[in-house]
Amino acid sequence: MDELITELLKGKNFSIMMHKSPDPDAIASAIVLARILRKLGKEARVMRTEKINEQASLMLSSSDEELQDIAGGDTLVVVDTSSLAMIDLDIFENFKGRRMAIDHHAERENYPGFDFVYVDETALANSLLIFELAKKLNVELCENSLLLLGVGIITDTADFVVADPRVFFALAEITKKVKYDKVSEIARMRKNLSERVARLKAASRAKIYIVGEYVIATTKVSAFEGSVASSLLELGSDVSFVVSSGKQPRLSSRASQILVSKGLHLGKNIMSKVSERFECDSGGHAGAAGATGFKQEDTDAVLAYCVDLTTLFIKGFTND
Ligand SMILES: [Mn+2]
Repeated sequence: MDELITELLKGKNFSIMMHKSPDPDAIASAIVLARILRKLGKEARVMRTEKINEQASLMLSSSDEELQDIAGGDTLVVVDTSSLAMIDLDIFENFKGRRMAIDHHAERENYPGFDFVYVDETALANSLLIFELAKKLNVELCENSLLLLGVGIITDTADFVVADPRVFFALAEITKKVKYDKVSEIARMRKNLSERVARLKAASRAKIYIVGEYVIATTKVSAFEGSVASSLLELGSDVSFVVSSGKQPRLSSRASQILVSKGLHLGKNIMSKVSERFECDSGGHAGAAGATGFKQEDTDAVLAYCVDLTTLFIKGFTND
């Protein structure tokens, strides 16, 4: 963190990028980082990105932050993104200045093209890193910043399915200034109709594999693969793999806490192997990970490979 602060302070004028289809953690991280930098006397803008859903737009409108189309300044900071496939590469590659990343995804040997990378894989939300950065810098966060970070933390921990003292400490501090109801209301807002229908349809089409006392579920959707993968866990599977079809298919996966506690790391054990075999991009955490860039015709093979790898993993510890 000290090194991150030294590197940040070298910049005067910042552009901050979040990934496409930004989740609350990415939105919160980008906006609050911009505000912290401004409080330090720097200039900072948050870059526009594609596919902002209702929850993300609600957070944005509550913040009054105007997203910008043109990157400028001397420093580009990418937040909450483990894969370059997730960001606007034009902006990234054409940026003339230093490129930094602040992230909490699995550490990869190289974040290609970055001059400085701050990765804390133990942080359960990127918002925690931004919260801790503000604390370390003695920058007081406004109510809206605390609200946004709280939403980022609740959603990235999947409603505290995974949590640790850092999570609860941050939320304790946040809810001293912002009513928990307000944070909870945005974090758990009703999903839009198409997302709810996608979840239900995907569940009705899911393939189910039972390995010992564990359940693996796979399915295909046209969108909302991450949300669908989570919903399959809520319905009772221990691991889910969901591919969204289309010219650029995306794979999203989720694993239950019990398998994570047995050592399953979707990002490292499964997605990295998928990206090797199918020559695509991947990244993620122990309990949530994904891959993009494989060929559409490989979709069934990708799903079958995920099921095989997970089955082997489960058999590995049940035979002990
Ligand atoms: Mn995140």
